Amino acid sequence: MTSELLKRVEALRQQLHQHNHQYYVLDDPVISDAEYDQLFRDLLKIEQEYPEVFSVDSPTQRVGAKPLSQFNRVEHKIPMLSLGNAFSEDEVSVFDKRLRDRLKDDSIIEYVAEPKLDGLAVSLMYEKGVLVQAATRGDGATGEDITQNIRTVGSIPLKLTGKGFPERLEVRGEVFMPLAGFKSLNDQLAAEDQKTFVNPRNAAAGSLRQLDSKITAQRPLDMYSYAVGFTENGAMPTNQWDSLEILASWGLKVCPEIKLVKGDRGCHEFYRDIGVRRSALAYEIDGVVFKVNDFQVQEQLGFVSRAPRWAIAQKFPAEEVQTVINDVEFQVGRTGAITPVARLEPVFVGGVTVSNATLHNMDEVERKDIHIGDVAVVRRAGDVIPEVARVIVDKRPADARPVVLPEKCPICSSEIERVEGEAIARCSGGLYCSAQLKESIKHFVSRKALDIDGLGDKLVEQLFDAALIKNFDDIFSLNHKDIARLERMGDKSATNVLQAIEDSKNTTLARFIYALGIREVGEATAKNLANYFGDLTLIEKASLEQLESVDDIGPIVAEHVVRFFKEPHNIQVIEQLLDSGVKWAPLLVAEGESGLPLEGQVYVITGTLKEMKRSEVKEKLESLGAKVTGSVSSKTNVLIAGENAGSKLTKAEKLKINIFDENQMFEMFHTFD
Ligand code: I6G
Repeated sequence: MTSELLKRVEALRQQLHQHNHQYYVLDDPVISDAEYDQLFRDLLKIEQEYPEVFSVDSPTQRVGAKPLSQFNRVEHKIPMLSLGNAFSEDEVSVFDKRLRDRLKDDSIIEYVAEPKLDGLAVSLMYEKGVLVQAATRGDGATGEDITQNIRTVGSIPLKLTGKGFPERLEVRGEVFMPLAGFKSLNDQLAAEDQKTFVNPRNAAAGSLRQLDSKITAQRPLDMYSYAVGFTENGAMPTNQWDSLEILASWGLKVCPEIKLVKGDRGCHEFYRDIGVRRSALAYEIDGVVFKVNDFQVQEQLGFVSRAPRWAIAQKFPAEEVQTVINDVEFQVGRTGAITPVARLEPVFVGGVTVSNATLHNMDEVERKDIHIGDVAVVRRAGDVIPEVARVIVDKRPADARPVVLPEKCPICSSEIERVEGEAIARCSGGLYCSAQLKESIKHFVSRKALDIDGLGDKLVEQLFDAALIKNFDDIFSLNHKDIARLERMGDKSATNVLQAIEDSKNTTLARFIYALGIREVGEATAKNLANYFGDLTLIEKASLEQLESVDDIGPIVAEHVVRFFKEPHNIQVIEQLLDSGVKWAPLLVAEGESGLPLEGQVYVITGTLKEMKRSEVKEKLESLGAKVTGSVSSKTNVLIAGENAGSKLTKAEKLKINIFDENQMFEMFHTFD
């Protein structure tokens, strides 16, 4: 390889990067497609002949990676938070006033206003200007590594242009599918007799979730950058507007509609203007975002729970359409809750065809004066379940009928109880009611519970309807023949499900407690119970007072827990499961056994943490070997105290226990990285 040839490779890459930018970012190509293809082929030929010139940021590397078997997890260096919502101009004004009050400064606040794209939030990591990793938002703390797929998006630079970027730079933004691309993709899928996408957001999500990046490469995706996340070694501007400008100067695409506005008035004007032009935009938006421009002011304002105080998303009202309520039926949930559901004349709204809408409970039915036969206004905003907003009484036909709560459960004929003052009616049948039992089994095997891969709702229904499972325990006696002969199952799927059932026997105490489906005991409460007691028999025997000293458990939840374990049938179910081989590792590790750095240490977390959820901190501490409990005692080694810590902090101070604030906590975590 001569230095001449190396120079040629560099020059070709440079030209292709530049033409890519002209085409995808600036929408202003300066050469023809044929000329671009020629340059691309010239480069590819040299790279194939001289593999030693390989570089991840070569324009030839956008496509061609091998399909993945799964996505790896990526931990975000700084959590990707969500935004608070406003649904009216008044709410935006209240937000603006709240900020001025908090800042104790009544001057007009400058905001950066931008359309809120209906796509997927992603994080891009650049090192020395080269794209090295891309991840989905995921749950905000960890996402999925979608680097291969992101590389195929033409408008995302593999290499930043210009100068002055930090050595490590994380850019955040929204990947979306422009409407024209969405339409042609669906036309193409329909022509090939394939399933089409219901809306551009689903199309963008489906395209990014491909394990084979060659498929992603054929999808018309685009991205607008909207924020800088983590940076290392390098200075960045001190406000949002300049940050976006500098990102654009490095070759990243920034929405051309962004505007610097003043005060709530400026926000309202922006919202109205975009609202008028919304249908003419080349992409779907579901609202607008306002962010305080000055980073110093942002810092002063900080965060509340999982959202920045200095930003808000004002959503457009959900699309509403009219249709007829053909009937109202009653569904029985896992805990016996009876939910009225409207069966609708199918109607297209919010990007999907809707034929059912929840009516929540009988109070709602009465409040909205819903009758069978009514013309109803139905709405669906984003991912929200469709609902009946109201009925049009003027259009009520003469034969319309009121909705009546049945006296008996439509599934098991047990009495339906409606506790005075409670909106929810419940079937009193418990696990005698096959609907409750079926839903409980679905819950038992679900992802956050025993996590039996491949045993989804549909398969549970099939197994239940074929009387192959009648309780939790039957799952562990299923055999290959039983499963393989079911519709849509075969030899291979049956083998996989049986393996997953076997694997699920090794679980955790927290998952097991959650799986039992005790009323009001969600994932977080189950974890708290497991961490506090460390042993199932202790939970079974716990008194109301003991239960109430667990984090986040109040008298109602404590009562549900006590009642659950008082019921002999439930104890029997637990014993059967343990006999079937369900087990978990003991939580309290004997001293010196684990070799983990915080082994034997007892931690308590209190107050509001800005950067991590409590459950995440707890998980991290436990992964380092610590025990995390809910109350401070002389046995506590460290109290992690977030903002507004109360009595636990006072007690820890009194007992002279080590106290870490959030920064000290991160420093400690880093020492174990
Ligand atoms: O500017 C933004 C647009 C969309 C955002 C954002 C967003 O979520 C979909 N989320 C956050 C947390 C921030 N800006 C800061």
